[in-house]
Amino acid sequence: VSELPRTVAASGAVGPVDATRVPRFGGPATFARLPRLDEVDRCDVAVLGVPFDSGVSYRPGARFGPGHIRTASRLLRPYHPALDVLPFGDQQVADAGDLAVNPFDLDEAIATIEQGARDLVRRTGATLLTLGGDHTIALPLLRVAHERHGPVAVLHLDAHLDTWDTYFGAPYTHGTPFRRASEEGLLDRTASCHVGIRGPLYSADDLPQDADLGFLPIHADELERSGLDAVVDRVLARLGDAPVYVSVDIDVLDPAHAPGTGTPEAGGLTSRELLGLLRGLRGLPIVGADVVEVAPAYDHAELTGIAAAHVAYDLLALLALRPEEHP
Ligand SMILES: [Mn+2]
Repeated sequence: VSELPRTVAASGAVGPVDATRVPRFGGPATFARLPRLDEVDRCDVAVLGVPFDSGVSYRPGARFGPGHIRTASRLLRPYHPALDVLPFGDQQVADAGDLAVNPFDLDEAIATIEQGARDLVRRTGATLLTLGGDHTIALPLLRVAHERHGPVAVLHLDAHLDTWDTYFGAPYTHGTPFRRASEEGLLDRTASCHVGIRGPLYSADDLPQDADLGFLPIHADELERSGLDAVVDRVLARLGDAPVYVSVDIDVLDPAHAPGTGTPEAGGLTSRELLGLLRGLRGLPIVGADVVEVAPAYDHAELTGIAAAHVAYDLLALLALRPEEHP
């Protein structure tokens, strides 16, 4: 690392490789060209890859998501003007690499993700920003967040509820993590919500069941009807002051903005709406986040990768702006 010119913040946090001296299209393949975890002596936020997609119900390929998001993150710059923050300034952010997850055994994979995330948190004290991978990975990540913070308010940005019961009798899939999380008591059932829900459901019972599991659904068309500010207000009112886990399924975006995903649905958010929504969350006690379901084989011109990289960057900005102490 000493051979690469890096920005170093006043706090001592080691930042990205200096893009004015090493071109962005070269150099390390870490997220935002940040240092690797083994190159820093402290870590406040770890960017963790989980290349795993054995839980998908339709198009596979999200196992290649972490690498694609990292590649598309090369153009990120150190200052976030909309939030007036340096995401790599006071907090040390580092790339923790990828977990080695068994693609042939779903139960073992979930156990590996849980143990890997737990070990990383215990070893470093870092908050995790995880790059998936399919949405199955949210369940073990929520288990680890719950161990540290108790029941968390989940802000779930997705086209789909992901609170279905089983597929082909299987309880652990990318369409079921939030039902399992609710059953396991990981969620604050008074403060969790979905944003971006749309598309056909299996039955008229899906939404009442989802409500029983502790979620408020905010449908995609509410952004059009009520506007972004009103949706932000509803989200903030729902989350209250609970510790928040933000889970972003990139299919919350319209396929025009994120074609590279496994279960696309028409009528989704623009990337500007999604980033605007995230920017409304300034100051929340965010305790973990993920960006999942990026499947580069269906992407075009890095549209989805760029959107996901910017979402991850905005999440890092929000983590930089969270209160000092949180539960
Ligand atoms: Mn999902």
